Amino acid sequence: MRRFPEGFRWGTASSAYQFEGDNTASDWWAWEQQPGRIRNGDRSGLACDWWRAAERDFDLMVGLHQNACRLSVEWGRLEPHDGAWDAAALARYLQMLRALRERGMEPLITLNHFTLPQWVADRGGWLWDGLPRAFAAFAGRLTRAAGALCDFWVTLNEPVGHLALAYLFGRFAPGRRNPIALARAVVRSVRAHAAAYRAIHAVQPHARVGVAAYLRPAEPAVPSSRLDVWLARRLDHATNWMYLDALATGRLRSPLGIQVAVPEAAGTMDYVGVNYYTRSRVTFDVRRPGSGFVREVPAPGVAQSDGGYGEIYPDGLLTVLRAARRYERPVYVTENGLPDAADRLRPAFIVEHLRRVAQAIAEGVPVRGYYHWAIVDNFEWADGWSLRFGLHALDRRTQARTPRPSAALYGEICRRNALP
Ligand code: IFM
Repeated sequence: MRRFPEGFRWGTASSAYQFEGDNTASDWWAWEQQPGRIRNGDRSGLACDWWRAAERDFDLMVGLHQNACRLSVEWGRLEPHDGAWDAAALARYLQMLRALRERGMEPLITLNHFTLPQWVADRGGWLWDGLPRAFAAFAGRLTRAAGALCDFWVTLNEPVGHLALAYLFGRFAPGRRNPIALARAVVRSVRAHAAAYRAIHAVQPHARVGVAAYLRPAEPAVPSSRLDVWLARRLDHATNWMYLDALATGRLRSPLGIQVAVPEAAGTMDYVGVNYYTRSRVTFDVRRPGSGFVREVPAPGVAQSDGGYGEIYPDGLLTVLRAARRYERPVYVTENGLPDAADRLRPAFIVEHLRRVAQAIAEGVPVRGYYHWAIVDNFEWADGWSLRFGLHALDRRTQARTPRPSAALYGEICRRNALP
């Protein structure tokens, strides 16, 4: 048995848009209705019905002995129009937070998990220069309202990956394919995080605030190729460290070396949030200028999760946890999981990734918690309902949940605070 430190946080992670259902005031709602945006023409619809009955899944979490839960709030629901708050929506969120506390779980609230209120999107979304101010006002107001129930916050989920999908690869709303727009959006996002960080701390000085960064080690497909090595380094910097470095230093350094000063961001990271799923093995491909000349080359013979989501590569988690030590902050694995409808690979996936977490802790990395993605199948953005990440299978028609074998395994690990 490998024990985790006393007080280690065991949770599952979720997001409002993917779980609540009927988020009609958010930009993704209109986006989903456009033909061709979502695989198989799927819609989020009622999602996992959390807006009416999140407590059903909170009970499942208790059954798994979780002591923590990561969830997000939908900005568009709370503030459907500029400056106008919806009192009933706020009351529902407070009810959900109380429900978690009553069940012995510490909430970790994400303020932005990809979606924007439609009114923000209409003004330019992540390119709107008023976004940092509006987001900070939202963050401050929510902290005043919910601060008695929560002091642990993620401002932005996976800012770099999300903005790349939205402004470079055109797969997420608003579907742009423009590197300059991406660069501007990343700067805006760092400013938005910094403004929200300060707004939360102004209300709640003891708050713990950070981002949940999608960390995906990039390795050269051909280690002897200088071009592949160069490309992997650039990609590793852009995907993984550029943004977090900016929150540490106040300087945003692009992969090609251009530097933008964002002094208000310096020192705005109380912990490092790590979302880890897989790695990238890359080769330089001259035919792919639109993707930064990157072509992913899966390692031969390695297990893949459903739908080409990626290679199963637990060592990558150890790599990024070791690297995160550079920020000298507590570290949380804020997401980790895989799409695996048959639960063929998930049990070993959980154990192997948690082994790497235990190893990192043994090496002195201050990892304080782990949130598995996810308690139940949910709406996987452009992939719709085709990818099944749940410890429980969801029947969307009846909303019935069926535990997959890995649910009991994860529950046992949480209960023992140890790996079998
Ligand atoms: O479902 C997503 C989540 O919204 C962000 N992190 C990755 C998950 C799985 O793809």
